[in-house]
Amino acid sequence: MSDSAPEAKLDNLQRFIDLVTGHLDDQPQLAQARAVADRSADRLRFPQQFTTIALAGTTGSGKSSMFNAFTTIDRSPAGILRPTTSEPYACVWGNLYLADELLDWLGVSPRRRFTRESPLDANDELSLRGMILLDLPDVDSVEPKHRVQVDRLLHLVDVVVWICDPQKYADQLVHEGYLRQLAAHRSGLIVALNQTDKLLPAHLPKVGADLRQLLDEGGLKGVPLVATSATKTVPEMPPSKRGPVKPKPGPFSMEKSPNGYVGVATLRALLEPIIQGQRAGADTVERDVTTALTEMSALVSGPATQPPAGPLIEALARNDIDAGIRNYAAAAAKGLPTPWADAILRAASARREELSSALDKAKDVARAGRPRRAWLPGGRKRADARQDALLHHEIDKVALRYIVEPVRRTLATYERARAAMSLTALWAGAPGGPRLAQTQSQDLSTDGT
Ligand SMILES: Nc1nc2c(ncn2[C@@H]2O[C@H](COP(=O)(O)OP(=O)(O)OP(=O)(O)O)[C@@H](O)[C@H]2O)c(=O)[nH]1
Ligand SMILES: [Mg+2]
Repeated sequence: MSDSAPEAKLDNLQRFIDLVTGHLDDQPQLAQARAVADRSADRLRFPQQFTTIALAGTTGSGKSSMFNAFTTIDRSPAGILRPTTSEPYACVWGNLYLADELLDWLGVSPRRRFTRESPLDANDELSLRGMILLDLPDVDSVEPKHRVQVDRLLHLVDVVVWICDPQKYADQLVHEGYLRQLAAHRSGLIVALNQTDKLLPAHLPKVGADLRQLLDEGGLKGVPLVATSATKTVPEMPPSKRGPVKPKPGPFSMEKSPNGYVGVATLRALLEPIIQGQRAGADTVERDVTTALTEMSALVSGPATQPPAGPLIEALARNDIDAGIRNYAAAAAKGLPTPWADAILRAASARREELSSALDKAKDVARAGRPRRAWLPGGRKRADARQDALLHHEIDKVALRYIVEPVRRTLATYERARAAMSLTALWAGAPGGPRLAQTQSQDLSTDGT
């Protein structure tokens, strides 16, 4: 797949949207596709060396604590009063100045932007260069504006690290409202079961397995699950008469990172290849646009054919205008997806109000052209035939102008939209981000330290 694939797909999506706008405006998926096209065009404009990663989740799960564990500078206040974070915070591993426009677009206030570049780090943080880590407000807030802000941001970032806690990890809002949808659109999704220090070590595998099952059942099989603790506490195994009990190794074993946090090293190990690939933005765009194109493809099917105008002209001659329009539009929409039936009927009826007088005029013209010498032998018959032909001709002109031509234009648009979509079908089977998909399916749920 060429590097221009996201741009080319986006062009196609944009072309399709432009074509069908004005015809299928009442289709909700069209508004969504337009939003995808707009944000994708924006994302491709910003420097691709940056990967935007959001820490998201319910209130009190430990997003800000995780942000501080990553940044090792307590920039985002973590707290006991809920909700604590009311606006997003961002930390940039790299040049803050270069990330400015991207952060403006994300809506992070300048007062809440920091950089994680210090001569003290030497090369320790080099592997995360390009990461923009965002601490978001909660998704289950009593503050509706938090949710609006988070929903907007989750559509814009490249990777989401979803922070759960042992109390609320099974929350339906989280699984149905967020995780399933994020998995389909983002180039990276990682779930962290945080506050694992609050669990008895013996309980951790059970809670972890339960959450894994919920994720798998929700179609998130490849999404990594990491056990974390955003405080430096690691639970001790309870004392036993037979001596110290060693925790069993397993996918949720409680190994410490060098800096004391559990699971942070694993999260880093998952994020590093995504960040270093410098393609997360483009991959997210490609996924988003591919999904939108797939949804849009339901709006076109087989080829369109313009029906013969004969029955329409006959109906108009009988003054059966509405039935004539309806039947003609239905014949034109045959075999096309339902939304086009409405669009075609609208096109066919757009000049309905002008039709009665146009038909009256047509009849007058036909009458005026009636041959005078009807008294000659066989003359009446010939005059009637000529009169019919004239009337037919005049009504044909009215039908063409007021009904057939607007329908033809709509069918031509449909055909152009179909052609744009058939180009897209050439890319079928090449959805965005194969490299990241591989990263996601790695089982790194034990700490990599
Ligand atoms: N024991 C323990 N406490 C934690 C952990 N992570 C966070 N906490 C505590 O949980 C409380 C909430 O943490 P925050 O980091 O503020 O949570 P948040 O997700 O940012 O909350 P909101 O900003 O309200 O959405 C704080 O008192 C933290 O010290 C953890 O891993 N273990
Ligand atoms: Mg917070």
